[in-house]
Amino acid sequence: MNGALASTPPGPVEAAPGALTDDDLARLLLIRHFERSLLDLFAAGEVSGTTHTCLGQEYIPVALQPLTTPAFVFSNHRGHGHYLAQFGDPAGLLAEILGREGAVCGGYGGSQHLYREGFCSTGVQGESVPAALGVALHLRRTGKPGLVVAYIGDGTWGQGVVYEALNMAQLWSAPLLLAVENNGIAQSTPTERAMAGSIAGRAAAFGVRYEGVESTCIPTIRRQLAGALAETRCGAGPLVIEFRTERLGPHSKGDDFRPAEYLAGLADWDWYTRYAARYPAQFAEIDARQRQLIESVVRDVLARPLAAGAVR
Ligand SMILES: Cc1ncc(C[n+]2csc(CCOP(=O)(O)OP(=O)(O)O)c2C)c(N)n1
Repeated sequence: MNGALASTPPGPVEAAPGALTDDDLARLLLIRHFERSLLDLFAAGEVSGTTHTCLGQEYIPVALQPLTTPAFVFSNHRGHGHYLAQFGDPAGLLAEILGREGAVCGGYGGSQHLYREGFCSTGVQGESVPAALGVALHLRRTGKPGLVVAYIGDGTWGQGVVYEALNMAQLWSAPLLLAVENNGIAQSTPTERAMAGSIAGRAAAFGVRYEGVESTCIPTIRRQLAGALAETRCGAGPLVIEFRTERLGPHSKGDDFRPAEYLAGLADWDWYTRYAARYPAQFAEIDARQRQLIESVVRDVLARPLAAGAVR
C-alpha cells in the first residue's frame, strides 16, 4: 500500500451483529451520544483546549468491562469511553471536560488527565504502561488477586518504554492487560508507515500471550477473550489484545485528512448503523433514551458554576 490508506475501511467481520442485552446497548449508546455532544460543544466554543473522541471504538471497553472487573484501568488521550464503560458517569466526566462543579477530579485534569479510584488517564503516549506495570507487580507481590489494564493505540508502539515494560511484565508474570486499539492511524500517519512487522510479532518477541480481535460484536469478543483474561488474572503473565478497529471521527477535532471515500465507507463498518438495521425496535427505544439523557446532562452541566481547578 506504500503507506497510503486503503480507499475503503475493512468491511464488517460478521454478516449480522449478535443481540446485545439492554444494559450493554445502553452503555454503548451512552458513550456514542456523549462523544457526539462533545464535538457539538467544541464547535460551540464551550470546550477549552482539545479533546479526542472514541466514536466507533465504544464497543471495546464495553466488551472488556465485565471481563476486567475488578481492575485498575490506565487510559490514554482517547479515554472517555474507557471511563464511561467503567463508571457510567457522564455528568462527572462532562463537568471535568468543561471545568464545572461536580467534575470528577475538580476540573484540574480535563479530557485527558482523569483520576478516580481504580482509573487514571494520561495524554502522554506510553506513559501509563510502566505505571500500570508497577500496580500489577504490587498486586502480584502482595498476593492480591486482580488485574491492571492499560489502553494504548497502535501509534504508541513507537514509544520505547512500552517494550521495557512488556519485557519486565513477562519476566515477572505481572497481571497486566495491554489493550491495543489499532484504528490504523496515529493522528495523520497510517500505521503501515510507522510500524515495521506487527503487534503480534512484537508480543511474541517477548514471549507475551496475544489475542487479535477483528469482531465488533460484544458477545463474540467476550467469548474469545474470557479464557485468556482469566489466565492473566491467575498468574499466567501479561496479555496483549489487539482490537482492529476504526476511528469514525477526526484525531481530535477538524483534523481528519483521510480520503473522502474511506470516510464514506465507515458507515458500513460502524456497529451503530449495523445494529440499528438488525434490531430496530430495541435500538430505537434505547437510542432515544440515551440521546435524551445526554441532552439533559449537557443542559445541567452547562448551568453549573466553574470548578475550582478550571482555567478559562
Ligand atoms: C509522548 C507523546 N508524543 C506525542 C503526542 C501527541 N499525540 C497525541 S495522540 C497522538 C497519536 C496517537 O496515536 P495512537 O497511539 O495510534 O492512538 P489514537 O490517537 O489513534 O487512538 C500523538 C502523536 C503525545 N500525546 N505524547
